[in-house]
Amino acid sequence: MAVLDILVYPDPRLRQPALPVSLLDDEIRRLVRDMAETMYQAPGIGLAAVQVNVPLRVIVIDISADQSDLQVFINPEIIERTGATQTEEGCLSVPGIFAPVERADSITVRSLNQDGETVDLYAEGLMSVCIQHEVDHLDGKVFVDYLSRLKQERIRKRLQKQIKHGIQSTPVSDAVTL
Ligand code: GNR
Ligand code: NI
Repeated sequence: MAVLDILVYPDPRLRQPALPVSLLDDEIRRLVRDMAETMYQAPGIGLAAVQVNVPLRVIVIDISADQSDLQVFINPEIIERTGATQTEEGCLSVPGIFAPVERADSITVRSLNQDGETVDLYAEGLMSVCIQHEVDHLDGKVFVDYLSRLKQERIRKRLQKQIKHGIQSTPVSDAVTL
């Protein structure tokens, strides 16, 4: 197992569109394990392979309070969306920044599980938001893209300053809501 490095916005590699997984082999299984370890260590509630510089359509999510419910989505497709809802979102690739984003209220996602079986999942609430956030990563999108140009500029400057000063992670006390 290994904790992988997470790319930080505005790293251009966060824009690379991810390709579908064609074969669920040992390499993919190792990727899933390393992504789960990376997500838990961060800690975060989701992680897309693009964020660890692997341009494949693989997502891990665990929204449980005690890291007991790992869910794996391979080649996910959102096949239904209903309603609209606004949530304060954060992202491990945009450390220390939170901002409201509007997304579909509930979704149905079709994907392969770790055994290569096709599974449909209906999700609402935080799970729905998280799946949409992660699928965006696979399409080269970051939640910041939904914000105003002014907010995007502020975020860019703040993170570039952090990177320059070699700050790896932002203490929660320094987090800002834009
Ligand atoms: O850890 C995360 N928390 C979160 C909170 C609100 C909406 C989305 C997320 S996903 C994020 C982890 C991450 O960056 N996944 O790509
Ligand atoms: Ni994210």
